[in-house]
Amino acid sequence: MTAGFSSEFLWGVAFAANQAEGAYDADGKGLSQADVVPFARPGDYVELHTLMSPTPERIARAAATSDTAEYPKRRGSHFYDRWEEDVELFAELGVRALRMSIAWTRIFPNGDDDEPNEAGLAFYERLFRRLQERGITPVVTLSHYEMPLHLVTAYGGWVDRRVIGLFERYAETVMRRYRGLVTYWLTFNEINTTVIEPYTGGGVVDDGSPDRTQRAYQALHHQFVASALVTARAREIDPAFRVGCMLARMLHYPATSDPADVQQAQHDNDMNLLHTDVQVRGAYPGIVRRYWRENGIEVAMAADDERILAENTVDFLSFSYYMTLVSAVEPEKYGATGGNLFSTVKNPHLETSEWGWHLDPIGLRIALTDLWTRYQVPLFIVENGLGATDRVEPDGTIADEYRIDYLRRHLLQVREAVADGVELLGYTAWGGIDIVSASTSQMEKRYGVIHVDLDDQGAGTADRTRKQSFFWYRDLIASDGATLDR
Ligand code: BGP
Repeated sequence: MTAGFSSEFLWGVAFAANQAEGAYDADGKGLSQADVVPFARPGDYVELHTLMSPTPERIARAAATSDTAEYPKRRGSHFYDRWEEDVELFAELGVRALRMSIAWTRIFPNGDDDEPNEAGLAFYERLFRRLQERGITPVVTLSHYEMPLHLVTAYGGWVDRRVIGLFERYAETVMRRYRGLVTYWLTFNEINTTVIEPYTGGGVVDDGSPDRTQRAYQALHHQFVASALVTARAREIDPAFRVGCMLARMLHYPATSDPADVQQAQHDNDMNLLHTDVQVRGAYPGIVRRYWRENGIEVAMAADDERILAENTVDFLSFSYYMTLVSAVEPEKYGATGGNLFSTVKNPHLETSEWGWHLDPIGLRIALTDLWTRYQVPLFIVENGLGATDRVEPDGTIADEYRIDYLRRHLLQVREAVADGVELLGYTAWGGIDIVSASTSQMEKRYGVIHVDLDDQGAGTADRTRKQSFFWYRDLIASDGATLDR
């Protein structure tokens, strides 16, 4: 039997404030960019991008209403109100880590407020103290698609260099406040989203102007600088802090063995890994500088920026993995299917989820091996899971064998990579409890091992129910992964 997981391995669950907490305007919290994204039905990805990137007019209309029905992320799955119950469920599950984000707008409601919001600081302090009491290590994301809406509308999002200082101040405020309670910090969730989906990743509104990619790369640069400055600040505040970057690993395969397709896949992979090149190695790779040259993109950098990036690289590399993609020089020759944040060429060798995402456990082993070989820093899988429609049986049980199958098959591949020598800090399954999905704002796209009785319109009791996968994951953690073979 393949060597297992160490007893120090950080098994856990993960979610984001804007998808779980709800209470979007409670206790002084300000409107975030997520609070104006409307409910989206699965379907054509053009529609999805449109919905995920509201126009200035739609933002203004949404900001003027207190309606929650149309904006599911305003209600999430009630974690803010039911956090004590949920922490007890996580403790029963036996998780050793909870990856979660702090909502920037609970701390600085508008982002540029003179003083932090004490009610917000106190909420997360209560939560972190309880996690410490229950032996659960928090892994805290500072920015998870939930920046203050005011910074989007009044500053233009991350395109404005002043946002670097505002983010630094927010990060320093929470790092100092939670010193002794939090050790693991992630700066930007899936930082590669900023160029794929500039509104979601960088608060860059789609106002129809042609320079959106230029603005997206400028926003991304400011985020890289902010991440590096926060990494430096973290080391000053507490040398025990461990700071990680976070990438949505978009692993691409070539459509055929034609070298042109293989080169296309290498290019697509390197354009994904440029983000970890910057944050782990400390410099932009040539491939993106060439892309800028050939597309007329000029990223404005201050004199010290490249030194800041070079001198403040991260301690570990965290990433999300859901599926793999396919690269082809002539994609129109093949069918298309869905994917995390964008669609891809259909892989004839892989099944897909209900939302069209390729199901590829071996891909996770490939991703781990690639990242370890390329960077030789500790890795951390902070998102992996299956979004699926679950059925509640008449007796109240939820027999989500398909989710157990997905998690088992992916974790068997993780174990193979660990046996090959990959240094992996932990694995936090996405969701934990059912939450509002990021791309489509659906509750019915369920990821949790704990069911939440809410539907897409927010109707229901919000009561929590352990799914069959809860018991499977509990036993897996308790056995340090040994039950994978059963
Ligand atoms: C990642 C996000 C998460 C999560 C996940 C699943 O991009 O970091 O927030 O939501 O994708 O995507 P979705 O919720 O759209 O199914």
